[in-house]
Amino acid sequence: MNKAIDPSLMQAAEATGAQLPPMDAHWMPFTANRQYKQAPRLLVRAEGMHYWDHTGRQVLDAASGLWCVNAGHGRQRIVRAIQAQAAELDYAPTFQMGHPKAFELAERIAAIAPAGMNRVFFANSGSEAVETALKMALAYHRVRGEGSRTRLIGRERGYHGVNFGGISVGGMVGNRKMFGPLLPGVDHLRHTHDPARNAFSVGQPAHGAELADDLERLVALHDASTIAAVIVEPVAGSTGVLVPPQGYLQRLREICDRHGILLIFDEVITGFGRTGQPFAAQTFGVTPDLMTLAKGISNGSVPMGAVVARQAIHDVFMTGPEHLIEFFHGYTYSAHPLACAAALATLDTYAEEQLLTRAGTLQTHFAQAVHALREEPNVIDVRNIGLVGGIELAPLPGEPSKRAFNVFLDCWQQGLLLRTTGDTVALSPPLIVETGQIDQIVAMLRAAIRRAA
Ligand code: PXG
Ligand code: PLP
Repeated sequence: MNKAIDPSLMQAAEATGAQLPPMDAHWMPFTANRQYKQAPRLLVRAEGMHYWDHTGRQVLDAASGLWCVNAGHGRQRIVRAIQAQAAELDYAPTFQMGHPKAFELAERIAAIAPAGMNRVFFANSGSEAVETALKMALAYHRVRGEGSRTRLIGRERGYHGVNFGGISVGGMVGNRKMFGPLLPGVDHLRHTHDPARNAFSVGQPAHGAELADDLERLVALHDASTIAAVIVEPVAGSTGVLVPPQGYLQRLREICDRHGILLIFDEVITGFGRTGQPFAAQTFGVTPDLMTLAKGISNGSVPMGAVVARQAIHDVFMTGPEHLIEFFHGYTYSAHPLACAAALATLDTYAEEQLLTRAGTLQTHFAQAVHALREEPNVIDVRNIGLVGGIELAPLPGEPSKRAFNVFLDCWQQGLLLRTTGDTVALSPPLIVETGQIDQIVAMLRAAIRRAA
C-alpha cells in the first residue's frame, strides 16, 4: 500500500473492500499530484451518464469525461467495433500503405463537415491535430509560392493543446510561461471576454464583434504578406467557456479573406454536436479553411485527432511530381485501425440517436437551468451555448481558483463530476443527457456553490 495515501480515506475504501493501487510512479498530467495522492479519486467503471468510483459510488458525469464522451459511456456498438477490429487487424502503417476503415472514416467525416471541407488528415489527439493544421497552413503558402507567410496568430486565453506549436499560439499563461520563447513569429488577438457588457448573456453575447478588428491591427503591424493563419476556438472551452459575440466569427472570416490569411477553427471541444450542430462552424454559419478535431471523434474510446481541410487547400499540395510525398508529416498511429473502427461506430451511434443536433433541442432547458444559478452567492457570470455552460465564481480573496476547486470537490463528494478552470465551473454533459439529469446536475452544483460561500 502506498504511504502517501490519507489513512482515513484508506479506511473508508477498505471498509467497502476497495483496493487502492500504489500511486508513486504515475506522474499525473495537469494534476496537483501530491494533493491528489493524499485523497485519490479513482474511476473504475462507466456506463451511460455515470461513472463508478473504487468504493462503488455512482457519479453523474457532467463533463463527458474531459469533453469527449459525447454519446455517453460504454456504448456497446463502439465496444464491439473495437474488439472486432483488434482481433482482425491490430495495426497497419499508413505511410505509403492503407487500410479500408481509414478511407471510409475520412468520407464519413467529410459528409458531415461544412460544404467544401472534405479532405481529412488523421492524428491521435487534439494537440497533434493542432500541430498538423499549423504545419499545413505554413506549407500551403509555401507550395503556392508565398513562403513569406510564416506568421501564426492565436488569441489570448486560447487553448490549442500542449505541444510547442499549440502553446505558442495558445493564450493560457500557465501553459506557456515555463517553456521558454516558444515558436517565433507568433502574435495574439485580444480575447473576447467582456463581463462589463456581456455578463449573464444567454447564448451568444451581443457585444464584441468589433474585437475581430484586432486582426486588422496585427495586419497593419506585420503586413498580411507575413501572416499564414489565424487559429481560434469557435467557443473557447478550457479557459472557461467563452461564447463568441454575435458577428465576431463572421468578421474574422471577412478579414482573413481580405488578406489571404487562412482561418483555422479548433473544434476539438466544439466538434461532434456540442453546440447543436455537428460542428460549431455550422452553428455559427462560418466556414473555416482548416478545422481540428479530436475527443468526440471516437467518443473518447480510443485516442484520435484529425484535421479537415477545404479541398482547395489539399489540391494545392497535389501539384508536384506524382511520385513525391506532398506533405512531410504524419504519425505512426495516424488512422490507427482501432481508432478508425471506434470512430466509425461512434458516428453510427451519433446518427442513429440524432445526437449531433440534440444539444440544440436541449439548449433552452439547459440555458434556463444554468442561468437560474445567477441568484446564488458569488456567481458573477453564467455563459452557455448548446450543451456547454460556464458558471464563473468570484475568487476567494488572494486565492484564485480555490473556490471553484472547492465546488469541484464538494460535487465529487455528492456524486457529480464536473470540470473547473480558474474560478469557472464548466458543464458539458454527454449529449444523451435527459432534462431531469440536467436539473439534477444544477441542483448538486447549486448546493455546492452555497456551501462554498
Ligand atoms: N484544442 C482544444 C480547443 C482543446 O480543447 C486540445 C486542442 C488538445 O487536445 P488533446 O487531445 O491533445 O488534449 C484541446 C483539449 C479542460 C481540458 O477541461 C480541455 C482539454 C483537454 C484537457 C482538459 O480544460 N482540451
Ligand atoms: N521518436 C522516435 C525515435 C521515432 O522513431 C518516432 C517515430 O518513428 C517518433 C519519435 C514519433 O512517434 P509517433 O509517430 O508515434 O508520433
